[in-house]
Amino acid sequence: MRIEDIKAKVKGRIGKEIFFYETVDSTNTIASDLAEKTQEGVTILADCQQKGRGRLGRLWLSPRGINIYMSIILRPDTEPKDTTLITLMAAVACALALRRVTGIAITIKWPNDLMVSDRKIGGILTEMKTSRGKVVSAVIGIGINVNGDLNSFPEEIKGIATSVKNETGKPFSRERIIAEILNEMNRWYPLLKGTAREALLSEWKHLTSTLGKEVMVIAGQETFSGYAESIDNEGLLLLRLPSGELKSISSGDLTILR
Ligand code: BT5
Repeated sequence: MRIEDIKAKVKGRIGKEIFFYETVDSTNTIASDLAEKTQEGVTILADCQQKGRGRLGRLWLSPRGINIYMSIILRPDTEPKDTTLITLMAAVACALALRRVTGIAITIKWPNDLMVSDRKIGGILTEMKTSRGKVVSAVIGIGINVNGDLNSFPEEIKGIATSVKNETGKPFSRERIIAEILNEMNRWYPLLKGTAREALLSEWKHLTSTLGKEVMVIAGQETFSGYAESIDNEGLLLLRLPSGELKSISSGDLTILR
């Protein structure tokens, strides 16, 4: 990975400083350990993860040399309940960057999936540290499948995942995609606050494939089915249940039914 190529393209605080590792357990772990000792915007990149993680302790498959594994340290002046919103912001940045560089019609599946039709091309994992009800730091972890061939994917994700190369038939520069994501982050991160949030939410609505569909959401021990009507100001999903009740859900695993 050519870090200088990325740095040369990035304008703004996020991604100004980048630490690159050949092999890590998880870039989110490194970022989380560094979070309080360093300034906002520091970015961790790795060529391979041995314990890449998804939400709820799930595994993120992270083979060497072909994909993007990155974590960004932020110190947002928001509430702990805004974790979902930060994930939505990162998804907007990634979707726009990937669309621009690769031309693929990437969509966002609430809350944290980057999709091409019904296949997952990337995922986001936001982890927060809080103290006395305030956010101390946030780490946004981003995994994107770039140059892997579908037939080289492990069996467990072959049927549900895809990569940039699989969609376009050609390899892409990871450095270019990363630089574009960091630039988009620099553009959207300031919009988390105040009335500017409207513009962020409206861009998310433009990029999502979730709204206006019948969906099923597994949230903890509970499962809800209904019509995905909208998201609220905090990024929570507003689900219209068959009873007519409007249920707001902060996170979960969502399946589009029709
Ligand atoms: C996610 O979790 O989608 C969040 C993924 C975040 C990964 C990044 S990589 C850099 C940073 N460091 C980390 O350790 N993590 C972050 P979730 O929504 O829970 O989805 C996990 C599920 O996606 C798994 O259970 C698999 O079904 C599937 N999966 C695993 N690896 C995949 C891959 N490479 N591509 C597509 N799907 C995958």
